Amino acid sequence: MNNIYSCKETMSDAQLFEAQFDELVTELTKRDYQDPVLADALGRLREVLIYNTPGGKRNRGLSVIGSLRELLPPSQLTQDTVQRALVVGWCIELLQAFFLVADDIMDGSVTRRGNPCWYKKREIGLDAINDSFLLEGAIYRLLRRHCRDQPYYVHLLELFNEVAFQTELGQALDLMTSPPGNIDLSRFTMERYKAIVKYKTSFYSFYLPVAAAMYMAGISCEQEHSNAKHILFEMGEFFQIQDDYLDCYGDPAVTGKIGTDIQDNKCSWLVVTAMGIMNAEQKAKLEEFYGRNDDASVEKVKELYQALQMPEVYQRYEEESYLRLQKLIADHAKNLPHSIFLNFAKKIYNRKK
Ligand code: GPP
Ligand code: MG
Ligand code: MG
Ligand code: MG
Repeated sequence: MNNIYSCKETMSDAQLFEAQFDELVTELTKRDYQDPVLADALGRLREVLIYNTPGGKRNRGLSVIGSLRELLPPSQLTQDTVQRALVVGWCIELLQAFFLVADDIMDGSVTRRGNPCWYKKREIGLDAINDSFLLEGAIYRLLRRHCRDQPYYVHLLELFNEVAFQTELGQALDLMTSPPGNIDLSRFTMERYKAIVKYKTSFYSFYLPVAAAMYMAGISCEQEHSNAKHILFEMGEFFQIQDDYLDCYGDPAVTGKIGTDIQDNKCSWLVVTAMGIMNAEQKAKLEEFYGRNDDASVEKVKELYQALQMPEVYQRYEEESYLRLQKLIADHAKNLPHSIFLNFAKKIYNRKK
């Protein structure tokens, strides 16, 4: 029979990952809770999962299996091990979905992955807050079902818990540094920027997938994890700087989202870097127009960025960061296969979305 199971052997990891999603949705919505009084809630969970989980770039989710393949010899990569790595990958995509549903409410965003943000859909609104909790809950149900008997189960639980908390602290810093209607450019320092980004992005987007694969491969030594963090934080910082750049200069038809950083008064890499190279007159203009929710003000800020040649400044930064990263990998990967980091880097440098 020519179903997905009989041709699993010839499928790529990306195809296997894709094919697993429907199965996980069924598992989460049909297998665990069968109490008929919950039918409506489980129907809602299904809708939330399908709207918010697929449709992204999947870099985070796929790098669990990608990293595990570099860490274990093929003889140890049984079909079960591969399937579990894919499930853990989906858990990271679920964590991302949980954060994004909530982040879009906090940032007042309009679109995500080319569709209306979940909370913007008719009849959803702030009920989306509970939906974000459902997405978070789904992570731990899947980990329990698929990894409970594995020696690394507690490591994974602690990792997901810790990383979620670190991200929430980062989001707190992000929000506190951008109070609506309270413009104070002195808050926007590079030091503050780096702290926000390390916590709100690097832990969950970069350290989490590689650390999960390391635990699955039996690597739990503090030193090895610290080496990996060293490299992955640089990648995370670069990735968020790109995200900030694309917020202003990306094509919404490609990124799937419309930028809001200028009107949201965000401590973005663009504003922090621009402040370092602008004159007093330009600073006064920035003070006047940044963080205001009207198109004319946003346009004024964009003109300022243009006068400062921010796209060129960004290009230079990207090249320098790439070289710095290669050096960090050479110096800090130590016993870990360099390919884990190089593969990840390949996916993010020069991205358009
Ligand atoms: C990216 O910030 C950071 C997150 C999505 C983490 C959110 C964390 C929570 C605890 C909710 P961003 O707002 O720049 O992302 P985007 O540009 O995709 O909206
Ligand atoms: Mg945000
Ligand atoms: Mg956002
Ligand atoms: Mg952004």
